[in-house]
Amino acid sequence: MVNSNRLWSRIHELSSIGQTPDNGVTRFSYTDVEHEANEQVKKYMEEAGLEVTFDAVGNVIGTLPGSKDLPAILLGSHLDTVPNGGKFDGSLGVLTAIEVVQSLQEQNIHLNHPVKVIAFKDEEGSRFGFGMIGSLAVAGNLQKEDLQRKDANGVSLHDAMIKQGYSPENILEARMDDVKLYLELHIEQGKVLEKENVPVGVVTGIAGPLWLKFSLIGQAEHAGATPMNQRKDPLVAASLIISETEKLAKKYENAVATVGTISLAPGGVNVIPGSVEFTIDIRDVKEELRDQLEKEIKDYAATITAEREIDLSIEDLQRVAPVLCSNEIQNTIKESIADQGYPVISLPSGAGHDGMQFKDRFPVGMIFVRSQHGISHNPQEFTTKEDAKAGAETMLKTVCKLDKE
Ligand code: HGY
Ligand code: MN
Ligand code: MN
Ligand code: MN
Repeated sequence: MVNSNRLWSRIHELSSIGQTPDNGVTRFSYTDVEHEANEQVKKYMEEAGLEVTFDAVGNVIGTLPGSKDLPAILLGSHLDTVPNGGKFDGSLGVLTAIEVVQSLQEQNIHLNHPVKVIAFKDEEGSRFGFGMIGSLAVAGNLQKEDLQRKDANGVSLHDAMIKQGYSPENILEARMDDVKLYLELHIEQGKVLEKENVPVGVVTGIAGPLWLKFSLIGQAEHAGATPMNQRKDPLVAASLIISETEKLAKKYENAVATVGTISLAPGGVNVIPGSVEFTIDIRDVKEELRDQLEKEIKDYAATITAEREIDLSIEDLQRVAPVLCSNEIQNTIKESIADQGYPVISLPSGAGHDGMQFKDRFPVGMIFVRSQHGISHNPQEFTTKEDAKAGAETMLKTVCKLDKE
């Protein structure tokens, strides 16, 4: 059994770090706010009997030795958030993993395998334009050139790491090899479990996010003196590309495409914009369909900008392959859910998660917990205490079953 009162109070204590005026959370990676959250989680980990270390990129790692010399079971999620995000995205997974270990300790249940609870750095990609930085490093795939990616203030990932006391020159030391599997609990961020009226579900696969940055250069000119047929207005071209993106994505069964950021310059009421930048996030559980949608959007953008004599450049910000979850772990989670008397619901994840980085490294499994109205990346993100308890019980049972040699 888990201690759901402890889990619930930790969720609210942690979410007060980086709290926004409308009761959301903003916690970007490699900031003092996130450092404060790291220290709070370190305290929880120590209370759970975990030995806490920080790796070269700042992942917070709590280790519990196993009774046998076996590969580790990794449990984790992330502590960083999107701007004005919710209390549960990422945090619930980290706190649940700690709760599972603490409950096992308190009930004198000693696992064969060592357990490592990890709070991954920068899963969201809200600061440097690409995410899953901590899990990329644990997979051994964070590249030196990635360290030069800059935030909106021109601070590089490398310098941000140094400022927080980490050692980016040793990123390859963060790689983990002696691992049996990775298991993450996360809020669903969708409406399936709510519709099925079930608190927990098994994740079958994770859609792969592709992030592109479109830069359009036209001609800044006088809004009053420039006739409509003599303009090179990049914002109008961008608006055509953005609305066509929605039309194209709607033709697919599961694909999604989102413009989440846009900026223009110089920005004057009476100035035709000179340049526009926006990002498109494209996803599908099938990589070939995602890539087909990507091509259709890029072809349309090329046509529109050529017609309007606008310069177009498109930059790959991040391209993560979709991942299928391990059948063995899925079946074990199903057993754990059925043991509690709930119907077993399997569902894909539209959201990306750290486990994607372990696709070719070790088996990955995910437990989803119901999101109220499916709302996430929003201060109204909510999961009930009962559902959080059901999730933690499911993770605890699953870990004990997977621990069998
Ligand atoms: O973008 C995502 O899917 C996740 O929230 N990082
Ligand atoms: Mn998340
Ligand atoms: Mn998220
Ligand atoms: Mn995640």
